[in-house]
Amino acid sequence: MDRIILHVDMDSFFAQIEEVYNPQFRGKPIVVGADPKDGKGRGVVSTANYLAREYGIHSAMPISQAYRLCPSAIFLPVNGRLYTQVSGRIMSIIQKFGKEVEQVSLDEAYVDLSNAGSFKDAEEIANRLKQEILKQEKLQCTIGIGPNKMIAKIACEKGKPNGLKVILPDQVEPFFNPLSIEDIPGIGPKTAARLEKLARVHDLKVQDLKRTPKEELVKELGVVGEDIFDRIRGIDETPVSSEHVVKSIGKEYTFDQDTRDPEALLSVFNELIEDVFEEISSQGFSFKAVTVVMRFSGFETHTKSKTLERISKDKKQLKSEAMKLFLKFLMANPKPVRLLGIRVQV
Ligand code: TTP
Ligand code: MG
Repeated sequence: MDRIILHVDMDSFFAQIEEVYNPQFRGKPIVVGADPKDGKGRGVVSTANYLAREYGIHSAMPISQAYRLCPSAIFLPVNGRLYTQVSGRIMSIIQKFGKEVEQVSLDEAYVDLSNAGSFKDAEEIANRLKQEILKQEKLQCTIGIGPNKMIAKIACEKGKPNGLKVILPDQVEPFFNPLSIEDIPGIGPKTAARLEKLARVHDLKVQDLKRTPKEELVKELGVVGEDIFDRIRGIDETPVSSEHVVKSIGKEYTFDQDTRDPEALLSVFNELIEDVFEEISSQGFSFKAVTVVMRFSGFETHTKSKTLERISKDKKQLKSEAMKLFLKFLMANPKPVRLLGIRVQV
């Protein structure tokens, strides 16, 4: 029997919340993220509303660049506490629409609607879910529906903003063929570049990559190649599971000036540990992996992670694991540090 999977993702989440709570900003480009400091700010954009995106502004772009693209935009700081509260209420609404719900981030979840009976019925349910979120929170979202999680997610991406896009099983192949390979979850710019070289095609589409035999993909990319072979054919059997919830809590800091000053680095490191630990403990979570993110001069960004043997609630352990990763970074890279971030998987 075909599965029916729904993927819901809020539109420009942080920025949309700001519009709801500050109606005076509606109809204007909004950028949520670091302080632009008249173009001298050094952090990044968390997100921008769709009006600001028309200027080319997007998540993870340096805030100074966003400022240059649209100096008259409304620039707002990240109000994490508010967004977490809104997210919690949205997730409770989604829970009412299906037995198996998997939250994947603050603004994104999968629902298994296989027992809805038909894609038509699932579409009806999706419409009601959209209306309910709009009624209760005044927020728009986009929903994708398909025979598995990956197809539902891509449908959602393609349906944005404020859309509802259904891909029936017999539409999967024609829907997938013209997609760019970077539309397939798990294929980022680096993998895409390797695949383009391998296939000797520029601007590689799914239908082009289908001509590359499985053995070649595996030779180039190992097990990932095997996965990609299936994915471009629309195959994804991972179940929707409420137990799969991967949530991470993290904080980052951009230095006013790139630095190797041990005192500055250490004091930011300690502060980030305090902030992250406070958030973990206030929500009653344990953590099972620690990640350190470092950006060096020139915007070169790297992450290192450590999965613990046992889940932990211990602040000392958080600090010592993070410190080991932090020191490895500092020893491996002599460049001044621009940004330091610490994240845990809970
Ligand atoms: P996304 O769902 O990726 O983005 P979005 O909701 O802003 O926009 P859309 O889904 O319509 O494309 O991420 C959800 C929130 O997570 C986003 O509002 C802000 C935050 N976020 C960051 O802080 N940094 C990032 O690099 C990204 C991608 C998201
Ligand atoms: Mg979103």
